[in-house]
Amino acid sequence: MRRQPRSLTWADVTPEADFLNRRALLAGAGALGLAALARPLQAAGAYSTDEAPNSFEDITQYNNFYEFGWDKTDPARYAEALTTDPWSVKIDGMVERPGTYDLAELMAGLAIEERIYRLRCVEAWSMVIPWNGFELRGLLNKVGVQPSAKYVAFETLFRPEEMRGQRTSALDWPYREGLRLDEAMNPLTLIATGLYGKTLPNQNGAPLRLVVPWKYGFKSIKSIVRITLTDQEPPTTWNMLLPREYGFYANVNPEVDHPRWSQASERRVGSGLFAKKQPTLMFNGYADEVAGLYSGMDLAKFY
Ligand SMILES: Nc1nc2c(c(=O)[nH]1)N[C@H]1C(S)=C(S)[C@@H](COP(=O)(O)O)O[C@H]1N2
Ligand SMILES: [Mo]
Repeated sequence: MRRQPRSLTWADVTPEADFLNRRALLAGAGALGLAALARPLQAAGAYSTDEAPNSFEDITQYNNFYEFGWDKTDPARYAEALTTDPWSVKIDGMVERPGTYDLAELMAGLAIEERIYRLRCVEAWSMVIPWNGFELRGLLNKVGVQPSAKYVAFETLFRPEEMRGQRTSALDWPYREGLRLDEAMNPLTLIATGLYGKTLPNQNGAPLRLVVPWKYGFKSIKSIVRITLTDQEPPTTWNMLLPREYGFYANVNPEVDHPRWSQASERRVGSGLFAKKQPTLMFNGYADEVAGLYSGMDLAKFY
């Protein structure tokens, strides 16, 4: 939690300035003048929001990553202990080219893009995060999904020597998540490898982390070591723990409250202690892209 209403410091400004500078160059705008900083942010692509991103500090100091503890500041404090090189991902199940791929092999040929997405945690806070990453569908097409596959399951690393939270049985480790195959193949679904143009910080799920911007943040599983194609809905961590509170779908929905709090509005992290909550949007504002995936489904039942 921020201790005081927001005031801009150099620590806040510098990463954003780097980021704007790089974007200006990418857009062919040439050298950055102060005028460029004063202009409102332009959407980086069809899928990006033009809302102002949170500061690098907000995004990397206020986290949920229970492998490193329960407090929002634990990941920033303890995730440094995680070794992310070498890293490999086991891809198995209903797939043409199963195997254990090292990071370079896995990423070969996949285009890294910038996507500025809203992140809405089920706890009713939100951020805007400029991710770098590749579309999950690119990876799935590369390894070849068999026609029988209907779901994709993901697992986080289990390495209690480096992940101090795993030395307690707070959650049933490893952290697990899953998507329906059509959700996984949606162009919005990203595997993030960086943010603000920098290598993904450990506390944000280095080196590979799922981002599903129309779903509550807990679906966006961090530090992935296994991806399994399956024809069964896979078990997922929060759903196993508290099935009445956390569903498999976990689509952001202001009309379906959590049993213990409203989901109609959210607190934008960094907006200051006295800022008003803002309304939560259906599918976190991505309805045009994803509502069709759920046509005919009762979203109060399949929450
Ligand atoms: N492995 C793992 N992935 C995880 C979590 C976790 O505890 N462990 N927390 C989730 C939750 S609840 C949220 S809101 C987001 C937070 O991502 P951020 O810390 O990068 O903002 O990560 C998700 N991914
Ligand atoms: Mo969350």
